[in-house]
Amino acid sequence: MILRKQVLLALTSNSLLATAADTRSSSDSSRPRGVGPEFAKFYKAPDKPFACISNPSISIPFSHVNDNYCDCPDGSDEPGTSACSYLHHFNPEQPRPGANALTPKNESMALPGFYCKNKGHVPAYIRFENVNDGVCDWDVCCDGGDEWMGVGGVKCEDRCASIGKEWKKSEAKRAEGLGRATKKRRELQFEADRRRKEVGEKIDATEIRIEGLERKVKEAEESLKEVERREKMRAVKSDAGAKGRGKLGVLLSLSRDRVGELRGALTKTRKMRDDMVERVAELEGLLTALKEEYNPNFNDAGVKKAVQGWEDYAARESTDTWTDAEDRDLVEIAKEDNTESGINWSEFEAEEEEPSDAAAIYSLTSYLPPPLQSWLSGSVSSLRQMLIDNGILPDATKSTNVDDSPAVKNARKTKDDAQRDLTNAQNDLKRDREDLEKDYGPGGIFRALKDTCVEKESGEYKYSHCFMSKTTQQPKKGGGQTTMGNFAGFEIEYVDDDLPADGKGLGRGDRVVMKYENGQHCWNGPNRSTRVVLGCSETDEIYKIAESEKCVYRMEVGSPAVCGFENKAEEEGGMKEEGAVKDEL
Ligand code: MAN
Repeated sequence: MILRKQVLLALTSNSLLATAADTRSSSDSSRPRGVGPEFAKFYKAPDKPFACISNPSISIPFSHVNDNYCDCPDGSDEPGTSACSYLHHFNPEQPRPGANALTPKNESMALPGFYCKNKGHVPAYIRFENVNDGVCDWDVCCDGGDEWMGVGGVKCEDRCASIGKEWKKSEAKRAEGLGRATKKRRELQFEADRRRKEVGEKIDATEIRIEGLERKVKEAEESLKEVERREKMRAVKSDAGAKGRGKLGVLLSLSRDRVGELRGALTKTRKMRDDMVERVAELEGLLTALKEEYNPNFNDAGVKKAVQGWEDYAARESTDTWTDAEDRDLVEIAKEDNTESGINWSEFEAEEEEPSDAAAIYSLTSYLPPPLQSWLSGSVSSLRQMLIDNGILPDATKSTNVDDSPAVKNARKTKDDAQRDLTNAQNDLKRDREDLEKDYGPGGIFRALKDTCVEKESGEYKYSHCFMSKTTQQPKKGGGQTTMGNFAGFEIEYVDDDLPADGKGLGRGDRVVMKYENGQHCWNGPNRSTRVVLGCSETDEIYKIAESEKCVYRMEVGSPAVCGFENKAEEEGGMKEEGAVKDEL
């Protein structure tokens, strides 16, 4: 009842009475006035009662459709009048995510609006409150069909031919632009993929390099230790030398002299032995001759005694046999030192103490059970001190400083260089691995635009947006640059904007957002931050900048990188893909 009263009021004010003849538009009898082709199926049987679209349990005689009286709670019985427009509570400030051109502005309404056929141009829905309001809305209804009642004597001629022609021209331009933008997007994607691959290849190469560098560092460390050890021992030796060569040195020298003397004596004795052997052999020969040649008939007692003595001597076998091997040994022993067979004194003099022995003496007590350790430590310390005093052990407490030795310096430099190269390679690897994990937007396409900057002057400032880096503002009059945020990540935002005629805007649909946070602090406010909302465009450009709250900015930016991000029919104008709009031409 309430519905009927309100509509009656409207009718009185309009001084018009809708008749059953108004149910259908004059030019097309296939569906009632204001019904779009998508909803034609609900209005197909004029001989049967009409069931409200969203509330099919409520039905009315078909003659009540478009009778300028609102019967259905969803307004579906008045597709061609404004009778149900009071149901329309559209709040443009709060567009619903996922809404599209066919979504009624109010959930309770079944139809998106009055359908303008716009022959010669593109069909469109106009809001019900604009139907028969006495104003020609050619921008939506170029055929003037929304003012079919002629309220207040208004007559809206059909302008679709000229508007359609202009639109087609701009549409062709737009399509060309879209073609170019799509091509650019493909190029950007190609470049982004190439850069990603490059990072992957770099990671592989760095991993191999790191393996090599790790080996190099290890080798250089070992080499440094070895050189330091050698240099330390050399320092101890020369220290010992400086102190008069120490006991070991003295012992070594004494041994050398003594061995020399013994060798001399041995050689001399051996020669004397050989001479004596020769002389004995000669004497034995003489005596053998005497024994064989003497005349036993001469009773020469002296000769007989000598022969008897010789026979006794020859009968006695010598127990002291001198073997050939022993003789060869004697020859070897008698050879001069520093030859192949003799003692190589110079080798002993040059040879260093094995550090492991020294280390073992230092840590001798650690090999013992704890109770023995303290008992022994005193004795070991004095032994150690004695060895140190004599230069046999390096003084660990004094730490022999070999840092300045050229050999140590060299080895340390090699090690440091290798370590530095390794650290650099490890940092590169870490950075590249993190880079591969990083979000570079849909399809990773913004890898190709990273650090590309676009600028625009607006009001007192020149603004800049550097993709995935930061946003800035700089006073045109001069002064420093202020960071309005550093890149923090991506988001998707539903945008419900009408596109401006030049297409430089966001339009309608889900849009990619780049968030920039933690910019320069704002006096008496937050750290500056910017939301950069992206729309498809042939070139990278800033459309507009707004400071919605103090130091909270919103930039609308066009870029080919987001073209085709959302190719849905509800996208409006701008760079939407071909065929997105149905044309009833
Ligand atoms: C500067 C600019 C402005 C901002 C004020 C806040 O002038 O960053 O955008 O509103 O500081 O003090």
